[in-house]
Amino acid sequence: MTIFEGRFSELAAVRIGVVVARFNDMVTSRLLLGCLDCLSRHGIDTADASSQLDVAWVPGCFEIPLVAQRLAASQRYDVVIALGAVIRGDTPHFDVVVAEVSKGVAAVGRESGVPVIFGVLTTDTLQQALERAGIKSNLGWSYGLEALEMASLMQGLPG
Ligand code: INI
Repeated sequence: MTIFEGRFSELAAVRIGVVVARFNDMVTSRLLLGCLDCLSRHGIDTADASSQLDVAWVPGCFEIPLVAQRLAASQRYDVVIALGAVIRGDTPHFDVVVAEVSKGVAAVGRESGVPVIFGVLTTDTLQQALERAGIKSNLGWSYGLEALEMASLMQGLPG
């Protein structure tokens, strides 16, 4: 029997692309900070001149799948992390954006073979989003960890 699982070491060769939405920037910029903190503390070079990590900003979550697809297709990255925040308002717009970004991100991962981490908060209020972006915990950190696990796992899987 072989057990396949991701590791959190020997990550020197891992290349990571991050797509982050500017909409609700107060939340998403904190998710990005948490994510970068996790990655750098696991040995990923997150400096501006790094060739191990790139960050692409998009206007909102609706645009995430397109840019994630471009990054995944570039064959430059072992994993892509999508960061965003969709906060419920008084209109059905929330549901449209959530449906597009969630289905879009899943499709990019399946079709490209490059794992795409779904780091998109979907909350009823700004307070709930901020609580998950640093006021209580920072889920950006978890998304970074999941990216490392998936990059490592995919490298170890057959095929
Ligand atoms: N984009 C978000 O990332 N979060 C939201 O909560 C949001 N809401 O609620 O409207 C949002 N809308 C913008 C959308 O993602 C696109 O950028 C825009 O429609 C242009 O295509």
